[in-house]
Amino acid sequence: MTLTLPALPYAYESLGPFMSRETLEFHHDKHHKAYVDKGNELLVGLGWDQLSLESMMVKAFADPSKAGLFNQLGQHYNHIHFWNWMKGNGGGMKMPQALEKKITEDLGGLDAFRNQFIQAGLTQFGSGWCWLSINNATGKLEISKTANGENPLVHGKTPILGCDVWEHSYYIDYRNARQKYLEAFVDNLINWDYVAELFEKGPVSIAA
Ligand code: MN3
Repeated sequence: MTLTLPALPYAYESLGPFMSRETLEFHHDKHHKAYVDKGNELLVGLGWDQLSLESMMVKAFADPSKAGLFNQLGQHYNHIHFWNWMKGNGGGMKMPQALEKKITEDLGGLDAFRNQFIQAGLTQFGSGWCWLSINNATGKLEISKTANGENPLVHGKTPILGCDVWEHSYYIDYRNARQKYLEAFVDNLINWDYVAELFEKGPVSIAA
């Protein structure tokens, strides 16, 4: 399939003061668009027109000669969800009950989730992402981190929440203070309704 840049699901100023219009203009209009444009260039001639984004991603991940394409596809997938994982007046620990129960069971409580998620983002060396995913094999929720454009989907997990810790995601608003950005993401930006929607759908397995 051809990649297309989705519109942001909210106005550019709606995540303020935790994520500015300027950050969203650069991050969505320039960085995400660049992944779409470069990805489309690299897809020309592969004959992958009938494949879903997820299938193309898994297929590219399995082929070391397609590492460049993989990072564009992975970043496209990650950002499509990232915009939806945030909303104005979001964050905090008010979430649908079934999700709260599962996080408490598998991760040891909401505070433990908050600490582990922030720590994963903080300790991702260089560019990457931190995640809350369903492990498809065990059914349990897990915290993890990945480098560059990688994501849990290519490791047999179903991501239900992720935070972009590339510097382009926070440098305008937080300079080098990645921890402050991660805290603001968890406390003020997470769209728990979207997280719960992915949780309710359950594990997604993608064949290459
Ligand atoms: Mn990004």
